[in-house]
Amino acid sequence: MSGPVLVTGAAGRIGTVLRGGLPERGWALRCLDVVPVGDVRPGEEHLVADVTDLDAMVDAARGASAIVHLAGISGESTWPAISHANIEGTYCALEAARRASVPRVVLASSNHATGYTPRPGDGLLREEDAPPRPDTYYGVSKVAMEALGSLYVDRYGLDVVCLRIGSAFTEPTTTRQLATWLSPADTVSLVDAALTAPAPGFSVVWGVSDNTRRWWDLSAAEALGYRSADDAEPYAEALIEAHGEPDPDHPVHARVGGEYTTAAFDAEN
Ligand code: 15L
Repeated sequence: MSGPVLVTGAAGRIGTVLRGGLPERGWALRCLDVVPVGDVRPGEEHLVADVTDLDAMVDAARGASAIVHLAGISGESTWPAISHANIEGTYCALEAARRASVPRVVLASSNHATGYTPRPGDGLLREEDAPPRPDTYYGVSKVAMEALGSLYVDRYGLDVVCLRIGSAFTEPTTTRQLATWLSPADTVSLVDAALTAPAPGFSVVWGVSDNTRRWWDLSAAEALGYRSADDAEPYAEALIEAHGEPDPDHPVHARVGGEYTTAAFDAEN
């Protein structure tokens, strides 16, 4: 590999996890965020810039071997906010890669791009069985992210890997997350695989740990080289005691996007 990996949104939740794990796997990081990263670590490069500032993004991308694009709003918000930060931001990340000749971009997509997809009656849900079916404006921005990624592969020859991330948190805190959790260690493994897979072209993969209760297929992510080391099951007993046995017919458990697909979520957001 040559040149650092430009990580946008490096000060955020997933950015912080990647800054902890990717250097051990040999990746040098150039960290970009709209706010300064609080805990600068040895060997990291740092830039403060807005991901929607295309000129700044092109400058940031020069000499990078890949971009991992995490920046943006990480949940539901207003249309003006989502369309600016998430859709314009993704355009700028991809366009900066093209202009600065960065060959590969890893995009932090989300399960909410396909949130209204029902849980399959049996078997695991494959990515190709979950076409765009967003549950929120946030989900729409992730559909746009995947569409922009596809365009930059077909038109400009970039490699673009879209990670449809489940619930990337330190540990699962709801019974839904017993199925959707992506552990911190697995977050690093998944991004490492997306950065290393030979010639992935355009690829869309689920990002979850090998949870006993998962219903998302991992074979596409494994084809990139991802090997999950974690399972949310050790948290099951305590979470079920606190929140009750999950009802598989309730929308939170019966649809990819969980609570984002419920009427209550609309009212609260
Ligand atoms: C996401 O895409 C969000 O960024 C995160 O905050 C969670 O809501 C997650 O999905 C989830 O579905 O658990």
